[in-house]
Amino acid sequence: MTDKAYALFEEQQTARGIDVEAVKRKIKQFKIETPSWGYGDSGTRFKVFQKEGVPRDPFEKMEDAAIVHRLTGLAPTVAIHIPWDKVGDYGKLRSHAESLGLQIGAVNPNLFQEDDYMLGSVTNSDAAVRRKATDHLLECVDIAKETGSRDLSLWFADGTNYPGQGDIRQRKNWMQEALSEMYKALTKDMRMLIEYKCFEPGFYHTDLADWGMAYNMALKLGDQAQVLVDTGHHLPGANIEHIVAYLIDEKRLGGFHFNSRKYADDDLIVGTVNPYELFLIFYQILNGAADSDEGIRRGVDSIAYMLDQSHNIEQKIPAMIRSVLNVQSAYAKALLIDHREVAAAQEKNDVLAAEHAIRKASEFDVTPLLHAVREEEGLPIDPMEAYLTSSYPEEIKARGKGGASW
Ligand code: AOS
Ligand code: ZN
Ligand code: ZN
Ligand code: ZN
Repeated sequence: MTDKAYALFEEQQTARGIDVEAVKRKIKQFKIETPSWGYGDSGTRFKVFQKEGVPRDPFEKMEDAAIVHRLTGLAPTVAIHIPWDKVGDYGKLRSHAESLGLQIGAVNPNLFQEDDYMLGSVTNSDAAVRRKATDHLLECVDIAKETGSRDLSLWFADGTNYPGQGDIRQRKNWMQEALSEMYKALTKDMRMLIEYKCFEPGFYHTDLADWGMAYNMALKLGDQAQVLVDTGHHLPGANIEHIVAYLIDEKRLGGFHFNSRKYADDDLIVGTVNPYELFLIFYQILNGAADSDEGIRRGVDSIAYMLDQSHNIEQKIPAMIRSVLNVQSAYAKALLIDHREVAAAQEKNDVLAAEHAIRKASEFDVTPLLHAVREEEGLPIDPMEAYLTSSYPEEIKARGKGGASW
């Protein structure tokens, strides 16, 4: 059945001029980093639900992440959050990850969970708090050296709740001071990925509120500083694809935190609310990948695709499997865009033909294609089913309740 469906798919795409073998190669190369915190218990300000079988420490988080990777072939790296994933010996965590076929990905400093940071971390008016926050950033650079991580993902909860609460320009300068100090500590292969968010936990202003502020900061710091686009962090109506295209063109798109949002930073499973937006993000990325400028192509090649989700009510491992599969299928559909067809329509200023050329790709059923890829890679055709029918869900129950949480 699968074979027949795939044969038909291949015939159809080949007739459109799509090189299906090249598409398969690209799908096989495509990887998504999962966040260690997505394996633990999480919740809202109303409640953190404790689930049975949740990993009790960073080592067990790696074990769960390894299952996701083993079944999907998609998630070979895991982002860590410090101090949520603080361990005495990062070399040991790294070897544990490597023994499971994983690598440690981005290191995320945590500057929002201590009382000292209530009024800001690197932008706090108290110099001692700013020092402590900057020291934590430097500590994370050291951890990244031990874990072999290239990227440091930086999100600051810094902001204010009321007009006049803080001096916005002063805080902007303190932010720059701290980030410059961190930048100097990077090795030449490391990158600082600067995340922005329009609001929350600050409800009046956030020190890095949008991509322009993150971009400006990155420009001031240097080439190793780039912007991180968290898909949940925009004001309603923002055109994320446009931001992505703009940053690609400026060679400053460092990576993504994928998730879905309906209202604000809901951190829901990516691809569940607006899969078309995700597809259009990949259209912009593939457009950049085909650019004649080598610098742009190199920039696109080094984009870090990461998930940033908190699974409040979902089972953690299935939520992660669903997420990486959703991203993979959006990417696969985007690979079916015929860029010559789009260019020809643009040439003629044929608005509807151009739109059709894009949307058409998203309407193909890529299931047979993804099945074929998994078969060729020796992966289960249906990773979710493979997980649910494996012994793993039962085995982890022995961990009990009350595992790691934020
Ligand atoms: C917060 O809203 C951000 O998305 C950060 O990336 C944060 O570090 C992560 O979500 C873990 O809470
Ligand atoms: Zn209320
Ligand atoms: Zn994020
Ligand atoms: Zn967020």
